[in-house]
Amino acid sequence: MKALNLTMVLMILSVCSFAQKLPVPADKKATKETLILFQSLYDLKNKGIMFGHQDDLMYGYTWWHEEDRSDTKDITGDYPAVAGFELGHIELGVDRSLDSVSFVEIAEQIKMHYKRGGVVTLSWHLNNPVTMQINDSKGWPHGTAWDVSSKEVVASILPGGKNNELFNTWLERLATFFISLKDDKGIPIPFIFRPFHEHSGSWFWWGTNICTEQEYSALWRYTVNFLRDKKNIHNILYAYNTDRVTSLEQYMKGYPGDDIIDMLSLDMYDRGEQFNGELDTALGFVTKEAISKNKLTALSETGERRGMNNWWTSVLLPIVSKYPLDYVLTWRDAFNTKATVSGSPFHSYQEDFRKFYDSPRTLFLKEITEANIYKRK
Ligand code: BMA
Repeated sequence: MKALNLTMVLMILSVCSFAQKLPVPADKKATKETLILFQSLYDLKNKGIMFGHQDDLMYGYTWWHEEDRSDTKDITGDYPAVAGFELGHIELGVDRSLDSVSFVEIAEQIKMHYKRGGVVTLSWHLNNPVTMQINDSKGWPHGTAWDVSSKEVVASILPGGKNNELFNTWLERLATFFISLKDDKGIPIPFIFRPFHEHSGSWFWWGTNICTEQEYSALWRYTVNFLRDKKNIHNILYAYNTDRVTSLEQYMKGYPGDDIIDMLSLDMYDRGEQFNGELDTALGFVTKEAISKNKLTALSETGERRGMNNWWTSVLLPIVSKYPLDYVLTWRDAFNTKATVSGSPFHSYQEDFRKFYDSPRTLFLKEITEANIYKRK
């Protein structure tokens, strides 16, 4: 009888501990703040979808680096929950990004957004390390992330390749920037990093037809091992990303592994009526896979490109609302250009964007601050 009781107690204990087992980041040494962020986001995706905007805090259509300014806030009175920043050209050791934004100012805004309680995500349109060394008079995209003229690039920067040392220098510079991202108490700020994005397309030198699946996966693993294991950086959540895909098999081509990745994300812009069905299908299999792997998920770039004045509430919201997504992010409102790069009709369709903001399904900064995702006292 005594033995039976003990067995039962042990069984109950093991059931309880199983029920309490929360998902954890891929990095076993993730900092406390990174672990808390990961678990909060894991939970939050069942409650609502955060809105994110690229470069929202750096500039807008009509302004450039103004204190506390944000296009999202201009229209809704609130900041986006997720602030995106771009690191292209950090690898070159220069002061400004490929979009002419100062890296010092990016670091300041990252700290500010974290202090306010928001989520930070970083993208990296890094140059082409092979062709940028070739001096010639060809115009854009020569030497940029969009230069797909050589299929040797990924292999050449991996160990054994002739540009491996150069790539290490680039990763060192990236690491130095990451290490500088600390809060007022000197604690590393956790963030989502989404390099080598839109792999299913072939417009970047790491794209699907430009390197092999094995090379792509090795590029990811090498980068994460460098930052995490060599540089001891443990405040990063890594986002795997593709552009439009029609099957899970296509989505997972080149996936570097569950021990590397924290988030399964997708980029899809609206290029016509078929978008609705395509997005619906893709989010279906991506979010399902994320759940089965205990990972986060996001529609990490999207935007309207067919001139609809009610796109936010008639297309985006009904589709994304069906899925447990962490966030949807629209791309940048490039300064002083007539055309929107983001495809996010902030300015033309403000009324509809306000309705999107008002929806109980969407979360902006105030709502996630209330949700206390960093568990601040
Ligand atoms: C792209 C465009 C480019 C920009 C790049 C990095 O999609 O917006 O103009 O340089 O993102 O922000």
